[in-house]
Amino acid sequence: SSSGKKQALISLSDKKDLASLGNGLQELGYTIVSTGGTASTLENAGVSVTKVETLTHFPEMLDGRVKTLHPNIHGGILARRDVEHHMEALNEHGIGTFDVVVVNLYPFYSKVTAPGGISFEDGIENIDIGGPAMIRAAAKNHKDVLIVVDSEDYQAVLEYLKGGQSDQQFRRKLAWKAFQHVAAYDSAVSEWLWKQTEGKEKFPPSFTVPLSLKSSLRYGENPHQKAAFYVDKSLAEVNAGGIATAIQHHGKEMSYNNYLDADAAWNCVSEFENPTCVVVKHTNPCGVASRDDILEAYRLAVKADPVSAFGGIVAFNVEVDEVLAREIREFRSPTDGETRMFYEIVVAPKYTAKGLEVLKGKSKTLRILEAKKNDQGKLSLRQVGGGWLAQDSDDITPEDISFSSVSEKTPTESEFADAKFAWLCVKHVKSNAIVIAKNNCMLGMGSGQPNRVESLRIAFRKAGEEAKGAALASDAFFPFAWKDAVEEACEKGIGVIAEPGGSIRDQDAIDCCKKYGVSLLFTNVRHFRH
Ligand code: 93A
Repeated sequence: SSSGKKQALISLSDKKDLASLGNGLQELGYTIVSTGGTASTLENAGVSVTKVETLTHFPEMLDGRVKTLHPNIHGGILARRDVEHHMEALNEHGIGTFDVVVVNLYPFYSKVTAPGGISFEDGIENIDIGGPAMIRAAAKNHKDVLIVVDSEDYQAVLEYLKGGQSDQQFRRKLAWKAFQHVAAYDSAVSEWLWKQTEGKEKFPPSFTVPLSLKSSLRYGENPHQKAAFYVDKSLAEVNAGGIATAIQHHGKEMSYNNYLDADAAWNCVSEFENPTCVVVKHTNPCGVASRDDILEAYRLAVKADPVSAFGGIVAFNVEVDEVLAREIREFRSPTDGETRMFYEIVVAPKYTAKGLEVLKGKSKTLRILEAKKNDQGKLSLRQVGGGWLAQDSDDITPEDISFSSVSEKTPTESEFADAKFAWLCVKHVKSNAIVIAKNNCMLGMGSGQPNRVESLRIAFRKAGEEAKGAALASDAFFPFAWKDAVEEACEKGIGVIAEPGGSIRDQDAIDCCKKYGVSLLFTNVRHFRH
């Protein structure tokens, strides 16, 4: 500064850890300059502060729209310390330099996504202008000005200021973070404005996904592929849930494939109302069971395909208590009745303290995740060469569908319930998908085959004798190969078939079901999952 004393400029909406930062800077001999609310918080914590008004000789005006937008502030941030006429200009106008700038922005995203919403005018007022200006200025001049936007960095910054302060890498990392902060902010503002043009459900959305790097992963799908994990910052801000925000209580570091599989398992199990267990292998559910008794649901889900379940991901939509944890720990593979089952991950919404302790004892590596239901991630994105595909996530449930009975035999109440259960399962299986289910339990599934008949044969092979009288769901209609598929299902004794319908060969499928006395339900909705 002009007085030779080091100056820090602090202007924060989120005042977390502000007191300790202020005290730390004061101890290091910094003069602290702040905006209104920030200054009050600091003063209350016993830190002496200079108000920005003292430097700008202007009051905070226009309801706070203009507080820090002034040459006495921005000159002190932007001046190049190594350019003589820059420093002369500061001297001439009595402007002091800033060595540290700490800013976070008006909480725009959480304000506009708050339950109950917020008026258009309030949205506009929550667009921060002065804050980003200071952040960008300081980040541009990071060589001489430390820019801090994240309270997680306060401690490291204080340490850095105590030390030599010459590490440019540290400064560049902070500047990188600063521009990320502003970019994510501006994309949230622009997305919100886009929605204001035609209403909330506007599609396609205008977006730049505000991604922030969560962690580097050891490798990708295979060990020779580099990989990293990013979280959607805007969703994290409103704590939207989903696998990205899950808490890991125990176990080996999550891998790329772990995230994919855990996501599939969590999304699937989250859809069920009753206590449910889902076992996933390679992103496909290979066991699903709902029971009032979650222990029984767990056993059934594993038994559906014990070979696939080995090394799989087990997901629950209810709390894991001690009794369930013991069962998970001790349960022996139905294949040989001897080997204890091995899993990569257990994911659940909650654990009792004892349940967690018992589960931790299963193995050192078992990843134990506590996840929240994701109720805001409505957009699904996939990359193709040179571009991205965006779509609404598939959130239709059997409750949204009217199953119309099209063959002579109307299904019994339990057959209808089985069909609904199979339908909810098939939605989570990769196409071509066939699921056979009975009594709230998946008995067999076929997935990912380029030929629907082949998926059907696989599903029947897994279901075995139990397929008799069960429900079969197909994620899309039976095309020309109806004779193979529908007739095969009827011959094997299936009780009810649920499929979208809409094939030009629908009548053949109906006739076939009539001939065998099988119920056929058309959903008019399909669930491709490529
Ligand atoms: O309304 S603004 O865009 N105009 C400004 O000049 C300005 N200067 C700082 N918003 C401005 N700020 C923001 O005020 C900061 O980004 C920070 O989020 C907030 C801190 O205000 P207070 O210290 O009064 O709580």
